[in-house]
Amino acid sequence: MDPQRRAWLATAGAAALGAAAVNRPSLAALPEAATQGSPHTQPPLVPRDGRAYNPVVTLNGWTLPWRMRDGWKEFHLVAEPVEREIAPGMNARLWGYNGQSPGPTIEAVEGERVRIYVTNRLPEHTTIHWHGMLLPSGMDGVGGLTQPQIGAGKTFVYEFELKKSGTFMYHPHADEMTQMAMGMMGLFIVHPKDPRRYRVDRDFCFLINAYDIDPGSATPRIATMLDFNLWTWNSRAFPGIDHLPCRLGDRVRIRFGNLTMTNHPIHMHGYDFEVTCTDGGWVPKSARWPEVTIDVGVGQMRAFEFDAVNPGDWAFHCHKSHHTMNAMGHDVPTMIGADQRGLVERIQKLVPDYMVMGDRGMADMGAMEMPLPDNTLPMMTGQGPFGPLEMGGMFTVVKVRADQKPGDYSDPGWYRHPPGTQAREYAGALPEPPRAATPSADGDAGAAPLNVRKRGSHHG
Ligand SMILES: [Cu+2]
Repeated sequence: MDPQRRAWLATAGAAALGAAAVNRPSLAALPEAATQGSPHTQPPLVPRDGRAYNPVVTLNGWTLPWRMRDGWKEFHLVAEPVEREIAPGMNARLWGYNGQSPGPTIEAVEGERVRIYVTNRLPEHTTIHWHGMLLPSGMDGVGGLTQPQIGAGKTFVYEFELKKSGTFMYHPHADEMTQMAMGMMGLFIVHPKDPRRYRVDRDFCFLINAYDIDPGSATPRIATMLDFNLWTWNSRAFPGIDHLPCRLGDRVRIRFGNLTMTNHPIHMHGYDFEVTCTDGGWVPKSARWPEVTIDVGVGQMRAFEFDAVNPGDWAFHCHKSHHTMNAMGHDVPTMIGADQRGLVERIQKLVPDYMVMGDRGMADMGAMEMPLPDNTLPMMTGQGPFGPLEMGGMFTVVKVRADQKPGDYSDPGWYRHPPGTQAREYAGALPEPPRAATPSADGDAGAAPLNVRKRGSHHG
């Protein structure tokens, strides 16, 4: 059994125990605050009480257990410093909820009344804003505007009825720049009252976040505005992001919210899909449009759906190519085509380990084993079945398999391509390719050599 599968089974057992402990009749005033130590995707938390629904699966995350009391669904969130493994080899010191960043996903059903206790174990005050929810103004969680701040060591209670189903999130509305840059956020999924409505076979969700953590350190720089160096999904970077296993023929939904400071064009290979939900609600069937890339703006949520009819390993990633990289300096010069002969020997007299990099592009980085400072990730990394993947950051794989069992989220391994369905090397003769004829002086200026200035270009 592969280690991920074993970790899966072990934590599935632990999650079931935790839920049982929470549901035990108790006179405690507060619901138990469950915590989760594993950074891996936990199996869906099937509801034992409250209204029935089809649970989501949080990528590299988990769902918060609850208890029912006098008709209220009660949750307990604890805001606290946490340690999060961004990917094997790198741990970050973040702030989050109940042992993790992002915090656990909250799941409930349209029409239910929720009571959410929030205990603050941070060194400064906080609040929680329920992004996208329709609720009384005093439950909106804006420190100073709709409530006093939740001081360090204090517990506040939020109570509201869930007016509509959809994809929402929660995050502080207190010292926001610091608290979101430190990882404080979570998903809040409200399921439809009728579980047959918007039903899918697999329902994945995650939050898009970003950190600026200097190599060798573990605490994010909170004042960074745009130039982050770790682009993450649920505070995980490739190759730390789990894969999304699907069964051939499944109807699949993937929901994501963006709590970074820039937009992310989220792209999936092998399929076209439909945008079916935003943080404003469900998109009516007549208004859905086909896409292969969905740009999600800052503070927005999107969900798309597709029928998993194409088996294979399908890349799923942000289309900003700097967001599929790990920690790197962005001020490196472009060396493509630079002739460094002679120079190297002269520099090596002063710096014996000096290496030439980037004169043939940057792909060498994917295979290079360079010494790294402690606690950082290679810029491009990850091994696939055919070699280095040369990726980092916001990248993972949707794996569609005929033999994936319903409800099984374990990793099926790499796809085995049927014979004749894979790109292959051509080993035949290569005739000289035909070239366009050199234009005359009055000819098509577009085909002129690069160093010839177009006539009249100074007028345009
Ligand atoms: Cu991006």
